[in-house]
Amino acid sequence: MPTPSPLANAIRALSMDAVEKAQSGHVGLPLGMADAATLLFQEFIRFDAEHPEWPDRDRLVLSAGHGSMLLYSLLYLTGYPGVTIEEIRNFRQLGSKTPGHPEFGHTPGVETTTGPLGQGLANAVGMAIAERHLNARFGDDVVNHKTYVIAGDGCLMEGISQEAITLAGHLRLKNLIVLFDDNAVTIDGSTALSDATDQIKRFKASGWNVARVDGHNMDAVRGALLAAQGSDRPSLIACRTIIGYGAPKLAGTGPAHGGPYGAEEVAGIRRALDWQHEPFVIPENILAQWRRIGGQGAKHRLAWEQRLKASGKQAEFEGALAGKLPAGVGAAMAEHKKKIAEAPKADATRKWSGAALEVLTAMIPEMVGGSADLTGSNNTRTASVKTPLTAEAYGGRYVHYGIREHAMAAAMNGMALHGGIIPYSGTFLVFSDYSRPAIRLGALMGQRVIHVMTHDSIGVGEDGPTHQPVEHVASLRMIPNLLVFRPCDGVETAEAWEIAINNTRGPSLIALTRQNLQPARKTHIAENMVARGGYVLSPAPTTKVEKIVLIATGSEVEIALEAQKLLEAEGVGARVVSLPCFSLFAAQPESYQRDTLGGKLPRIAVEAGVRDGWDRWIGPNGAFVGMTGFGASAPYKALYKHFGITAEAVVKAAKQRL
Ligand SMILES: Cc1ncc(C[n+]2csc(CCOP(=O)(O)OP(=O)(O)O)c2C)c(N)n1
Repeated sequence: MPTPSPLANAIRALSMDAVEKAQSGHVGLPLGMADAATLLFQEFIRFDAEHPEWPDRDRLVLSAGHGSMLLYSLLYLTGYPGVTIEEIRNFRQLGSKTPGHPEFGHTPGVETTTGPLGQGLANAVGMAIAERHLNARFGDDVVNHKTYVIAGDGCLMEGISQEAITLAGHLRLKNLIVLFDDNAVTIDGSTALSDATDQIKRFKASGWNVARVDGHNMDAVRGALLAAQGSDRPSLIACRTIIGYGAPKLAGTGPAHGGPYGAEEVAGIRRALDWQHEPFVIPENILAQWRRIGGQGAKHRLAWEQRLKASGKQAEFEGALAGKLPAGVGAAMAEHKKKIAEAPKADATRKWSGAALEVLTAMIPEMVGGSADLTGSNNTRTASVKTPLTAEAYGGRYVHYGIREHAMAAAMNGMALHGGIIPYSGTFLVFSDYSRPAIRLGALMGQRVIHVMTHDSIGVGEDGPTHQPVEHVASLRMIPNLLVFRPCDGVETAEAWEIAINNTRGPSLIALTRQNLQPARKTHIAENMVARGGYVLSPAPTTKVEKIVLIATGSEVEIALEAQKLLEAEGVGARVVSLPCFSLFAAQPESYQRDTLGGKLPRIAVEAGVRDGWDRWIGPNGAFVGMTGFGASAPYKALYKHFGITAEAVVKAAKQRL
């Protein structure tokens, strides 16, 4: 077995000391991958530790996020700002820069939040797409870097990896290089317990350049990395490693995966590695070597800065990265909204979404759209993004993600994290279940990603309950920092889009109808009413005393307005409140919420979904008209009748509360 370098052993030592001190964490991966990671940093990754945000840096994604100490050790050793030895000592403690799993925005040098296995790999595919796209836009001088990934057996077993790998292979993302920690061990033990995949053949079949090497043999790893640099495809380098390398009893076994190894085993590792330094002590000469590695990219950064200046594209490039919208977007959207309000017509909100997108994509070159093979249904392809982004032409602004909802959402996170792109894409709302883990991580990371989710209720009709979301809107509303919109007409859809495109702090999801809806907002108001989350759409006619409040979202606003008329005919004054975004409404002052919801008046809510989440707005005296189970296959009007989501049902519920 080759003798590991002291540089690699420094990673090993820090990782095991941190895990021992925290009495939790995963040291198996850092012990196994320390050699390959060291070589990667020494000879390949282009970065400048003092400038973690340098835009043309190579990205490194630790998809196997449980091995976080590998990354933290590297960040400390190479000298990333703020990642001190104290932070390493405080691994997994509250407020430290070294949380259990790498968290974006928490630690300089952490490019994405990882932990849910496979996500990082799919983020990396998005980063690589972003890089190729911006390279096509700005040229080699300005954007030309690689995305490296460290992934484990777990990442490659997860379903998302199949979507990510095939998408990357199809797009021939030669700038993507995956180091697979091929240790054949997961938590339960040998991978043979649960998997018999030939990963090399699998990646090859997906259009990748592949290699298998001894991950502890630096010449072999170097050779594979060199070959990867010159490949015209994405590269997989399966690094055969020993999990828990150096541990006398545990190396190569399932228990080596995680948990503190205990004093005896750690002492054994120290002996095996000939590392006799105290915990958390890195000898000066070794630290100095690492710090040199941390600074060796400075010359590349400086050269890049010169090239950027000389490119004539500096302002445009920096503007794109900053993600600031061009001046005039607000005015254009206001004009668009005005036009809709002044010429009201019935249409599906998915169509109105397409119309809003026409305006936005024409003005914002950073917007890159797409769909998981439902382009015609999602209305996500506009005139401005018509050209597909392909292996032959990365400059296109439309990604045909294929039927890969999960990787699509995760890749969009990666694109947003990379910077310079505002990704949006579509699928059916019911399939948000397929992308939910990535939507959640986008929310956790605060990334501007926009999910267009059409066919948002039983209004789907004939496709039946498999395609009819029932619980989706309610459950998506529960994800913190995700704005969920369910607009009711063209104006509200335009307003939702305006908020989404300006929402730099997190993802937005716009739920849209398949079916046509009558316009609800027929008078132009400059203010973006959706921004309040909810508002009085139609007060009770002045002749009647207001006795009841009808609250609705999306397609059911039409039903509430109809019920209002029926009640009016019976001498009952009702107001209609549109509530397109719960979380924005919840953020309003309580007095506004109370006034909008009519104080103590009884409230009837109507939404073609489950009741969960609504009681907060309905209050104790109200009622809910909606779904209590799955839908059915039939024309949508028949379904609304069948499930009792009608104006008559709302009137009946209202009268019972009077
Ligand atoms: C989606 C997801 N499922 C389960 C886990 C829990 N988990 C963390 S690491 C791991 C085993 C991963 O095995 P491998 O990738 O081979 O890592 P190694 O054992 O080599 O460190 C599991 C099941 C997780 N983090 N994410």
